Amino acid sequence: EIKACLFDLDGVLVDTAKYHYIAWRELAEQLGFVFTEKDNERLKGVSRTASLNILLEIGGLTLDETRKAELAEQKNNRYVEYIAKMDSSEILPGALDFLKECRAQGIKTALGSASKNAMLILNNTGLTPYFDAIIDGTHTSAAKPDPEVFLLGARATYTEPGQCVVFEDAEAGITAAIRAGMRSVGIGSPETLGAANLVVPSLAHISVAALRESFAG
Ligand code: B16
Ligand code: MG
Repeated sequence: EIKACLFDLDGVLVDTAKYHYIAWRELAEQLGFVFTEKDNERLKGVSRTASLNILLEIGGLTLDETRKAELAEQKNNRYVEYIAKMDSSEILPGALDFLKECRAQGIKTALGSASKNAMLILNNTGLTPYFDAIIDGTHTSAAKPDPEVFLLGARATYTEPGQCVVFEDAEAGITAAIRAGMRSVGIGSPETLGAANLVVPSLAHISVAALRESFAG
């Protein structure tokens, strides 16, 4: 039985990856190298600090921790300028209807995001009221593929991992769901998300009824 749906934020409910990309690309430019959209794929679902380490590796740079902290802050300030302007038009297709359907059918909803900016994004897009629990990068100590973020989501919704379904666009997120003992729906392509129980292009391609049917038994 499905009692809770746990949602990743970036790539599942909103497309904030484009703003992360612009902000990281600007930083790379300033540091003197090119950061491509393909490079950016490696940062999806990854924490801010880990993202910076990947970026520096791409640029072939080694910097001390103080400098890295400065650069991470600089990137974040730029990113926040973009997300501060977001509104409900940036909610991805099907996301709002799916959240509403969950609530109408008595299924608990929780956010399970690596972002420390999740509250700003949820508030600006008007999504906050659709969640029973919000677990983000400010609550976790270990990043995906560690299952912590989703286990906290199960606890906050008073459900067992076996009763939860995770919606994720990143491979690390699907791995985290599996490690948490939860079922998962990959949002994106089966090429990268093949480990999920089910893969759909977006939340517009799945309903709660269809989910119950494929996860019956
Ligand atoms: P912040 P998710 C992740 O969000 C993004 O996919 C990833 O690119 C980003 O580095 C991470 O959040 C941290 O975000 O810098 O705002 O704390 O997919 O887990 O919702
Ligand atoms: Mg994501």
